[in-house]
Amino acid sequence: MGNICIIGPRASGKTTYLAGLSYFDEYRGARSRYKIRPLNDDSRELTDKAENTILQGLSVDPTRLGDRIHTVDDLPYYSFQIEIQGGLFKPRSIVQLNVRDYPGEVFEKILHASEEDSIYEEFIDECLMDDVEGCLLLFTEWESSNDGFYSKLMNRFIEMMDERDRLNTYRLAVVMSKCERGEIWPGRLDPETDLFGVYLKKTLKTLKQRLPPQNLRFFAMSTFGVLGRYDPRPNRVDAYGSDGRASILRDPPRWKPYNLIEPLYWLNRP
Ligand SMILES: Nc1nc2c(ncn2[C@@H]2O[C@H](COP(=O)(O)OP(=O)(O)OP(=O)(O)O)[C@@H](O)[C@H]2O)c(=O)[nH]1
Ligand SMILES: [Mg+2]
Repeated sequence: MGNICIIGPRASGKTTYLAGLSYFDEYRGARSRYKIRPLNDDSRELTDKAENTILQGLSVDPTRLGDRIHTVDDLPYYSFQIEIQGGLFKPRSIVQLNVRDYPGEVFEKILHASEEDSIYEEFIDECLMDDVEGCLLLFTEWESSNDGFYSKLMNRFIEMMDERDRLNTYRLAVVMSKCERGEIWPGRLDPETDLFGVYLKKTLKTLKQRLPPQNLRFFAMSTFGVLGRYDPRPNRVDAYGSDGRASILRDPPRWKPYNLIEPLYWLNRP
């Protein structure tokens, strides 16, 4: 692989996901094992962030545009080497993952960005650049009001892919994040049917209508995970965040993410 991008609405769990990736240097996922090594300063700092916030029962700060951030280059840029040890039918592979942590704000603006928003232009250009293989797209809210909005947003994103001639070469791993939540945990086994097909129907339809089936796959993922293999209670407590949607780990020593690597493995396939 090389470059992928991670995008999604505000508070969908992007920064936490990246911190989780950097913290678990060895991880046994549902279907594969991996080792991960941070390759640059930003990614090493991210490991500290996981230790000093998530593992301390705190929530990472929202990634916000503001005084300090005027262009995408002001946003953190992470570089990791991931060795995926595969399994019975999966070959071992080494992946270099380069990824920027975008604020959900720019993603939500896809529909209504104005010409002066140069960061928004840069964001789209960077996400759809020729050497970007695809993207990990995180969704987390499932109310029907969001479904309409996400579906329009995806329509526009697909149009932009088309304008850049990427419609047939761009992979989209569409993820329901925070899937340890009780209502949706059973749906993780077949997320396309039991999560997107139930909660985000319009979004699912838009994506399936317009993208080649081999470039589109649905996943369920949770950076927090559940309390144990035989204890499906979420390893999470709700907390108060700046936008009211924060959660924190409930039992830090039992932190075990679910399905962190599988979407990357799929994005990386030859
Ligand atoms: N329940 C649960 N909460 C999570 C999970 N991952 C992240 N969160 C929480 O969701 C909230 C938002 O997480 P962030 O990682 O800041 O989300 P983001 O997508 O980076 O948000 P922006 O930077 O605003 O775009 C935080 O309170 C996290 O602790 C998860 O796997 N499960
Ligand atoms: Mg963030």
